Amino acid sequence: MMLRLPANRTGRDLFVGDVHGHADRLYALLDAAGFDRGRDRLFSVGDLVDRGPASAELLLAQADADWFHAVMGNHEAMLANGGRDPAVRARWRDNGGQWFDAVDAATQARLVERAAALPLTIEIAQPDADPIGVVHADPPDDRAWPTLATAAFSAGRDALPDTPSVCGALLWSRAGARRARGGEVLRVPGLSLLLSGHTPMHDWIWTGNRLFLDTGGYLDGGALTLAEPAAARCWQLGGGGVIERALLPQR
Ligand SMILES: [Mn+2]
Repeated sequence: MMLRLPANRTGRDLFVGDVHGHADRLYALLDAAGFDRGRDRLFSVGDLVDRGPASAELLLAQADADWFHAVMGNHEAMLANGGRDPAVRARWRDNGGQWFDAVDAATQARLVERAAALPLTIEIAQPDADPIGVVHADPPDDRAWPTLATAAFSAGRDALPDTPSVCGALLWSRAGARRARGGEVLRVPGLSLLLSGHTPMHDWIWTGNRLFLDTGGYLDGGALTLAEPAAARCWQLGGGGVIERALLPQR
């Protein structure tokens, strides 16, 4: 499913990398950026849950906030499986999903429902340019962006890596990040910019019309990045507190 949104004509659009349960860090970044919940919009590149202390709170807050949009990450894909498949549950536990066992059954059911309802892609119309896209990992090489609107997620098939489906690329691929790190200029036709996460990087990379935002906010020595491409700036929260930096295409 693709969530299509109109341009924001009253406020700003900001994008955050993989938050992984660190709600306090996200809110600190929003405060530093002067985020206005009445006018501005926040877009997550997925992986709101797992590893940090506030996975359930963060996913439920996102689902209840009209200013907060998110695509599904592979961690939400594992959550959407709800433990139905033992292979998924085992993999999920090994990758930060232990917290789910301590949540009451009613909340577990709500979380599974919310995770499964997340869109695979988001497309944001722009007033005088091609739309901006958001995806967790990579768009498949052999599919044009608009055709991804019909991509469907299966909590059985797609909640494990290397699935040969479209979701295998959208949720799990690291090919684009590898190519970006290797110095390639990447272009997705039909979009002015595509933001994604999933593969932790030493710093964000903006190459061609792709912006990779996972700067390892949950890792020692990493940082969480909040980006405002339209204003060419970003905010990062690492070990030394919040810093504001320029955000421009590197190649
Ligand atoms: Mn991921």
